[in-house]
Amino acid sequence: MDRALRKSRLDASLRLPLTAIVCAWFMSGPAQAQLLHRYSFDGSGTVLVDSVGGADGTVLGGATLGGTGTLIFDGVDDYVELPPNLLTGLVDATFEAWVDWGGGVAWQRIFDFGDSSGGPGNQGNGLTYIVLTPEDGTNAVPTGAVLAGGTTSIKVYANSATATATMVHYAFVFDGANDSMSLYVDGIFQSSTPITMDLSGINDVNNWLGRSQWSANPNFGGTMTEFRLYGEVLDASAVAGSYAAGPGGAGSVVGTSYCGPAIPNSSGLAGAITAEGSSAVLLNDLTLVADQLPPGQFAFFLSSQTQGFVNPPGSSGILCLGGGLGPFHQQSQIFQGPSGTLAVDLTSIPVNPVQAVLPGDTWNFQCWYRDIGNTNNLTDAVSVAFQ
Ligand SMILES: [Ca+2]
Ligand SMILES: [Ca+2]
Repeated sequence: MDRALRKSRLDASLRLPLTAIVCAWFMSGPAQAQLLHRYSFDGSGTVLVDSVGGADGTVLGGATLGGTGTLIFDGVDDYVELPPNLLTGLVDATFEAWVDWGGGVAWQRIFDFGDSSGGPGNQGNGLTYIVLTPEDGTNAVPTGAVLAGGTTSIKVYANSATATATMVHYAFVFDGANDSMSLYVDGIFQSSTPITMDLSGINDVNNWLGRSQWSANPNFGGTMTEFRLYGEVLDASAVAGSYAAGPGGAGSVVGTSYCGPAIPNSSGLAGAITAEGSSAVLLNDLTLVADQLPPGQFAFFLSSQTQGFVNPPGSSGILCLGGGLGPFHQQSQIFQGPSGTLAVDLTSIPVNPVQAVLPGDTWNFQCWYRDIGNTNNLTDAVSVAFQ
């Protein structure tokens, strides 16, 4: 083959994947970068893992993570200490939390980032801070407050009191670029207020969940399921989408099963697929789980934006996907039965060309596997509507 022809074939073979990769990065890169810290309260013990930013917190006051994906605060002395300076360099921020409040005295804190007259690690009189309380002592509604200069805090209020003993989603948005802050409850806009302060005015050495800078305020009583800090403004549709997607975290089942039960395999069981994590695209947190497969037989997952229902030639099963299939069949992605998992990279779905999942997309997933006697089969399928 002459050099020019070889080069043109090489170029052609490179062009498509490279373009796809660049597109995938371009579409998803900025959104991924804006979630700075994510605390899902998974695991056990007293280390609160930040699965995005590595800024792990410490659970104090005798509380411990119980492996259930939530943390119970006793309302007496329990709280979480996050690392200092999480606000450094931020102009805009969105604080998001899923919280089940147990009620009690006002001015409890969902979070409170700042400093106090007591110095690092201690309460006292609050000096600078940004906080979210499930109930302020004046209006008895959830309130976000900022004091980052001057002597009087600026507050933004919810429209109605917090329901206790039920999980509530909060998004407190600090739009420093446009001098405005807003509060959302369960995905619904409550109110906004002008601000004259900047996040740079907060000396965030005491970054606490469940504890106030002010020693007069009680600690939070209730449970927290998820807390996130974004370095940007989430707009109304992004907040609504995040609320709809839910808190996610390990073991959270997402998506809708269809096309099942599958045709049983040689083990006598019908292979099954589930999706776990979150349908929020910006979290990039989706794990596929397949089980009830024949032991020792290899398997991999498939993806498509189209559903189907066809018995492929030579297969014992039903292919529940249509259109262009995206097989996750790189060496590291292939596994052996009876079960397996795959953490899907939502920025790079292996259809042709490679595609990034976008909010509003629906993707379908299924697992293909070999079976004994040189046959093959498929699980049922799961459909995930991404937010
Ligand atoms: Ca305690
Ligand atoms: Ca959780």
